Amino acid sequence: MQASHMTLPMNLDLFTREPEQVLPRDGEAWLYPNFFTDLDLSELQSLIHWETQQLFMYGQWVEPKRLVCLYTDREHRYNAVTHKVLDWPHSLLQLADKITAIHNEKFNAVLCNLYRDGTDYVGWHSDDETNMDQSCIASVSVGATRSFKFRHKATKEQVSVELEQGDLLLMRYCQQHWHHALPKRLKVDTPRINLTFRRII
Ligand SMILES: O=C(O)CCC(=O)C(=O)O
Repeated sequence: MQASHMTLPMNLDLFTREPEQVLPRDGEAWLYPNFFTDLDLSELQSLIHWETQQLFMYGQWVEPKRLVCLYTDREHRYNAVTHKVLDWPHSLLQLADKITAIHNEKFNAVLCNLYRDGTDYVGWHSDDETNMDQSCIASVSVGATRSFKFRHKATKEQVSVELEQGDLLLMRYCQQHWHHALPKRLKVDTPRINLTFRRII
């Protein structure tokens, strides 16, 4: 990694609590606690057009245990499914603008995930599609607190982060080296929404 990737994000005066770098090496993941102070889970839950995802894995179609929606400025093909252009709700554009204000990264897609309770989850993967800019993915959490795990692809070392309401996790240059997952947490009986802002290329 080049030294320039390791510098702190800009415009630190725009938020109140210091961001923390949670990865020890091979990329960065900056946690900005409570970055968004006014997110409303119920509003987002009814605003977003949730659907069951269909993934083609190991020779068969499977339905992951969570609901999703991809708002995208350009058609995007992922895992044998073509996602058509879908206009973003204004409030999601505003969130993207606030992230861009601290980081200068521009996003043209947001993948929304709804975990209805602690039995919904996402397994180990990395966001390393070739038609996605992997240099910066911005992840926003709303609702129930859940553990988010990183696992190094070579050493299998793990890092766990508790993601709470309003937290922003900026993942930079880490997809190549780290998998991540949001495991089940059976004691959680309330929903969590995750919004991951991305740039499709
Ligand atoms: O819900 C999360 O925090 C993780 C979502 C995720 O891994 C993804 O959308 O690729």
